[in-house]
Amino acid sequence: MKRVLLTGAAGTLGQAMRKALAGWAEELVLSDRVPIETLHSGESFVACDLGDFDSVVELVRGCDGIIHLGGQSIEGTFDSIMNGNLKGTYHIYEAARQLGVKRIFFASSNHVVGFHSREARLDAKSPMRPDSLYGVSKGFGELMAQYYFDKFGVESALVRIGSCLPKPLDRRMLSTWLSEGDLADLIKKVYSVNRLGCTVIYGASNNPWSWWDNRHANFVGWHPKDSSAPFEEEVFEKDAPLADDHPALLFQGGFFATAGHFEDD
Ligand code: NAI
Ligand code: 15L
Repeated sequence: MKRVLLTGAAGTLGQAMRKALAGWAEELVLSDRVPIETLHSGESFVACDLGDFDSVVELVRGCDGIIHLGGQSIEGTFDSIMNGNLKGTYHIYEAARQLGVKRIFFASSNHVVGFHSREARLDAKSPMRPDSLYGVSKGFGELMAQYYFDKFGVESALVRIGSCLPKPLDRRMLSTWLSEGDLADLIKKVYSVNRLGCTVIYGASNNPWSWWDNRHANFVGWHPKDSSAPFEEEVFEKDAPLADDHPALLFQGGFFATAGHFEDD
């Protein structure tokens, strides 16, 4: 890869991927609406609000890949979600089309399917059942990607990330955890496969309690190496179990599914 754009570079995953992808591309163009002061070799920074189309076009110009992590990453008001996730994702795809960028890694979320029962085993063909306005916005992003693939041939990995952090913190994350190393490997695979199409991939490590099946994305050749299993004891000690009849236990999205509607607060 020559010049790859990383949106949301000041965020949790953006910072982790900066480190994990160091040296992978000739230039990693970091972008966020929050400034990044310290740059390392091979990095540049462009401040940009994803809600501003003209700025996004200038940001994307000259890039040959986009890792799109930027936007609202939890539930919020409709306005906060609209700017970063609805307008922002449209702007990224439209700029990619205008400038001929062929492939996008889109950070979708497990909350696109968060209202599925924990008894269900999901694959790429399972229907979306978003558990929040945030989840709805990620579903919108996935549909945007599908449209730009079908009409214009812009390829995407729609990665429904589970819970990506250094280690699983609660019982639910024993199912949903994605290690930062496995995420970085997935990004590299997405950019090395000959044909990607528009492919849904569940972003979880090799967890024994996983709810998700990536068989429709086997051709990508991603084999997550990490597992939540070694953290089981630690998580069980630290995270008290919810009562058996707690509604958050019913749904894959956990508390996203049972939280009240943000606009009512
Ligand atoms: P984060 O909230 O730490 O980072 C998001 C970044 O996007 C922030 O630095 C923020 O300043 C930037 N941003 C927000 N709105 C923007 C706008 N309008 N213009 C420009 N920049 C804007 O989130 P995190 O955890 O790093 O997640 C990265 C992506 O992965 C997000 O899209 C999130 O929805 C998705 N994801 C993350 C998961 C996780 O476990 N961390 C799980 C599922 C999905
Ligand atoms: C997400 O989509 C969020 O961005 C992240 O903050 C976590 O809450 C994660 O899902 C999760 O489900 O654990």
